[in-house]
Amino acid sequence: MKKKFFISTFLILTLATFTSLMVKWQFSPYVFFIKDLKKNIAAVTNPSFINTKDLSLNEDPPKDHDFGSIIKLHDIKIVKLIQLNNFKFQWGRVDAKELKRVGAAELNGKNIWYVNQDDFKLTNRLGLEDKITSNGGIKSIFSINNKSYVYIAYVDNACATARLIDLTSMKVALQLPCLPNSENADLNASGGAFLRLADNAVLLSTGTPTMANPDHEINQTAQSDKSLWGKLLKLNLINDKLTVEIFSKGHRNPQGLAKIGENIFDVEHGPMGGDEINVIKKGNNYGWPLQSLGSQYDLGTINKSYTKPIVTEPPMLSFVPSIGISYIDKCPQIYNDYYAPNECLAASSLRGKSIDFIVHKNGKVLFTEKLQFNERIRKFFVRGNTIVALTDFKGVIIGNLDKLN
Ligand SMILES: [Ca+2]
Repeated sequence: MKKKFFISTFLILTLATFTSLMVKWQFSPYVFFIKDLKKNIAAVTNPSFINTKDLSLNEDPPKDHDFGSIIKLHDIKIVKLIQLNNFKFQWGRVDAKELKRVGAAELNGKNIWYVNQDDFKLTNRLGLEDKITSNGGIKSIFSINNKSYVYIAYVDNACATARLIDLTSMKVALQLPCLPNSENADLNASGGAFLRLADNAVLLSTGTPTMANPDHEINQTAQSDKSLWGKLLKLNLINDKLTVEIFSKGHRNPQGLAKIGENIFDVEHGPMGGDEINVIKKGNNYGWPLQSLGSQYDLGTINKSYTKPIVTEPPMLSFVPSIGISYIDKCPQIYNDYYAPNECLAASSLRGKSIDFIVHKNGKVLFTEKLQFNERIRKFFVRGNTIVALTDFKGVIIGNLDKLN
């Protein structure tokens, strides 16, 4: 009798374990994918400290913002190692409990300055603290001619929109129009990527902030030459006057912009699938919402042609499914040098929890290699052979890339 009880208990437990595994597999094969990749992260025994000498060579002078927070990057221990084909990335982590979804960050030597998207002190000073809904908030902070500007997305009554505020005078420098049918706005997709072109000129990305289908009016703004949404905007500051021109159009939600070598690249979120890395040229149309390699969230097909109904620019690389591409910078110097004369860029991801090195030549991607982490990476900085990455809610990853031998 007792034996029978044990056998049936054992069978029930085995069946329950098997079922829960099957459920997990069926609904989230991605969990297992990540788990397998975790094997590439090895724990380091006898930890030494991360070499931060490349950070002290940083050319940007520290900014005297009286808001935001500082994370110190001194004396961080190497605890993990990721092995690539010819390189190893040895890294550690600084836990930062206050770090949420970062809206702006700067690496100043061995300190990271950052401000969260929903930072109360700043949104309160801007008079928008009760209007940061629908995933709005501080999307970027940058300077033109040493004047600091904040790009902030917010909802005021029935109007979902964004504005640029001069942080010295606190005056509105640029007001975007209300999004059409604002009730469908998702201000996560307000862009906020920026790139300094000259002392008095910056590129700033807006986006088409909605999860709705391509035919929705918010998405259609990206193709309109009369709308500032869905664009890369060139901001010029001349004699204290800010002027705006449309640099390129057809962008869904660019989150990162960088000039690497001779080219400007952006990384932008696609719909369901179809995140993109684009080579940016003035006057180009990058296709959204006429074209995407992704699909609608209801699985509806989106046109794949680059010539019909009008000519649009294909991405250099698209990610299907989407990795939640979040930021872009150059590759570590040692990696770049190893693969020269080919070129290299690094792109981070939220959903993919990675930093990918993308080696390309003449607009053609040759191969990619992946630093796979376990955290969503929102922004990162490459200085020399050191990478510093800000994660959502967890802290900062910092490490050095070295040759394997
Ligand atoms: Ca596109």
